[in-house]
Amino acid sequence: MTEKFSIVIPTYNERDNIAPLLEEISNALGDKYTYEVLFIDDNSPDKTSEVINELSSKYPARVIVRTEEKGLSTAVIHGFNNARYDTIVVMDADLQHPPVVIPRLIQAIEDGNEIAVASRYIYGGGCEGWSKFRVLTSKGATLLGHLLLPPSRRVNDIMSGYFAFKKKLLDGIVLKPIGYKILLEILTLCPKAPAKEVPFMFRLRERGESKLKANTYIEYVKHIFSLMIRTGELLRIVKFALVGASGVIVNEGIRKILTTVYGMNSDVWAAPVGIEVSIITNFLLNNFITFKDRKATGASSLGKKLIRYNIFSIVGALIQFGVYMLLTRVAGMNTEPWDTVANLIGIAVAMFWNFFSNSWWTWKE
Ligand SMILES: Nc1nc2c(ncn2[C@@H]2O[C@H](COP(=O)(O)OP(=O)(O)OP(=O)(O)O)[C@@H](O)[C@H]2O)c(=O)[nH]1
Ligand SMILES: [Mg+2]
Repeated sequence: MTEKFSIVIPTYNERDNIAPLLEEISNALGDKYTYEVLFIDDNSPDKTSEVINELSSKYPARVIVRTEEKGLSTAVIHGFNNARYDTIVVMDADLQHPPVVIPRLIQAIEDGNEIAVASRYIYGGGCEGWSKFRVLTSKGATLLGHLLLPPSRRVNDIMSGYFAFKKKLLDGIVLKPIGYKILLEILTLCPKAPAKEVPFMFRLRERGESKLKANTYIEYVKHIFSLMIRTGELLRIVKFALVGASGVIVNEGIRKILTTVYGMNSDVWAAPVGIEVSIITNFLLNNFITFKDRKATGASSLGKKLIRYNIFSIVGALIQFGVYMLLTRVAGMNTEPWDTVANLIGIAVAMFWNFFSNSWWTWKE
């Protein structure tokens, strides 16, 4: 079955881009598809909406002009709520998103995916004319999202503004994007929806002005934080820290019992046994509480995860020791109370290492 779809395009002062954009969309889609182009314009002073209205007799295009509200992400959501069809394509008006990619996005949806992303970061994709610095910051921001929001890991280009999805995904979901990144919001709040990427080349803007603001990256970090709270990812880190604290008690308790009750030599036997037992209790608690949504149940998968967890814990201990040595020997934090501070910093760094390495590898989706 051929999908019918609504192409939602937010606009602010894009009048010179509308005609070439509609022309390119029409050329890319021909008469093979049933679609509408729905522009959401924030009452642009350059009268973008007039141009759209003039062209609506030639193309299947219409515009909703908002006067009460402003902003890219609420404009896009307004488009979702007013779209005529069940499949939605989101793209920019400035021709940075080449319309020839739309059929490939629709194909991915017809193949059974519920989200299809036009991606700069898979083979065949890229960014025209971007400086090394801009590529690096964009990739760094992507890595941050992947690290902190596990459901986003199924897509490489989580910050893409060019994507398609099934509108029914949003049933019962409230979108609250801070900043621009609506795709990230959908990927994270619909973690089970199958997603596919198709490559595209992000073009340079030829006409009109960019609305990208300097605080985009700060907004992005705030957005990630808000999603971490809403999806329980922040709570997961707290649980991991509490499990770690319980491990300290197990560790010391075992060491004490083995030395005082069984008379074991603390240095050679009791301490390592205490460490290993606490690694195992930590592992089990994390498997059944912290990562219960991604837990291992069968013996072999439990065993594999335990081995990984063990390795990361040992690396974590080395990191803790390394940080402690660095701070006390090199940074001069070797007198009280700074030696305690140095050790606490070492523990905190190791905890983050343990959390992220295990979240990424041991309890990968
Ligand atoms: N309705 C509405 N649309 C907006 C608003 N801000 C930006 N847009 C539109 O959103 C799309 C993306 O904005 P751009 O300024 O191109 O942002 P960008 O592509 O991230 O940045 P550049 O790479 O510099 O172009 C364009 O179609 C803009 O017209 C807004 O406040 N309201
Ligand atoms: Mg742009």
